[in-house]
Amino acid sequence: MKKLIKAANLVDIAEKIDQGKRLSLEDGLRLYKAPLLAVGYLANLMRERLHGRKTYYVYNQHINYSNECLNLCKFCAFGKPKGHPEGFTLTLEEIEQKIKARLKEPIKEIHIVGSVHPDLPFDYYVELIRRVKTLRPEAVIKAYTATEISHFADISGKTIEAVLKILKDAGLEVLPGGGAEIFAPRVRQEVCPRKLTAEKWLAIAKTAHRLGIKSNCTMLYGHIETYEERLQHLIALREAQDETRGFLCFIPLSFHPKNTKLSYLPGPTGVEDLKTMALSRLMLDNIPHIKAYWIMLTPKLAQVALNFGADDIDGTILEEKITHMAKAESPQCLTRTELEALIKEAGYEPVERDTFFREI
Ligand code: V47
Repeated sequence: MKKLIKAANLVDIAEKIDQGKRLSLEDGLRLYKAPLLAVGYLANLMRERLHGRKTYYVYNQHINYSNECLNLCKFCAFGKPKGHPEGFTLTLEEIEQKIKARLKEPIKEIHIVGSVHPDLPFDYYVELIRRVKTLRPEAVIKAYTATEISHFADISGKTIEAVLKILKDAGLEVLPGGGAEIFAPRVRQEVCPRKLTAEKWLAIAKTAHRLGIKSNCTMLYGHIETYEERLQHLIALREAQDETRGFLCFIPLSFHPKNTKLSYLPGPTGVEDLKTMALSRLMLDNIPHIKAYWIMLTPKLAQVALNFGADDIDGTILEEKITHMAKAESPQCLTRTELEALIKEAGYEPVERDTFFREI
């Protein structure tokens, strides 16, 4: 491997990683252009230093309460305008039914996300959390991205802090990482002009952290952004984490173009996916976990990504809509046995976790 690092002209970067020094944007650009296996090797060094051979997964359930959306971002096949034949909004009773239908399973996390809905009142969102937490008190409720939190503040006339406190009292414990997309204003203006700004996304995450609500963070890559814009995004997350230490996990989200307004784009290749995974591990030296989200990567590539910096593979899931409406080729569900087999075959030790990465 030393030969490979030398041939790739990465000796100085390898030394930085070895000494626990922070990588710069320029280092990141050099790594993006370097051979895949050299970058993967360096990311794996850091991954193993942090987590050894452990690879985490969670027994979870996804609930998408609605896809009727005011934002209609160009990269999204899930959001639909109100009245669209594929649009849906679940009643609170329908959501309770989905939870009740799986009460016999040892679910440890409920992941709840939806849309920027045209007319649901704030009470709906609070009551949703309360009812799910009542039915599933032992599971961690990970709900509502910063985009939704921003919308709740708008419709309720409350501050972000007040909205988060009310939801926390109702049972919300962690925010999922969605809505970050790419922070660069140029990209946001083009692909999601109605979405909250990068500054607001970061401010909501930091407010949540200060209130004792942890969160995840993401980056949607492989559409119109440059490598530099990806690296700037990662550095912005790293700086926010320096301030609050509230991010649990980073998830690079591989763009699926089908059924979106960007369907003319090819989407990322396997090499792009693996390099972005490795770069995420190497740049985000202060975020503990990096997730290979098998729904977007496919189980096969997620398995390989465990050797490229990822230490988590998400969960069992069962019903996923955001990626499947963009024609994802992955299945809707993996059993615990299937997840464990994927992890073991990649040479790692499967560890079941909850949302806070507490081992079960
Ligand atoms: O914010 C939308 C992305 C996100 C597409 O926190 C797309 O544990 C690819 O954030 N192709 C929602 N990506 C999903 C998300 C998430 C998923 C799993 C776990 C966690 C977590 C968070 O999905 C959106 C957007 O960035 N997205 N459309 C698409 N066509």
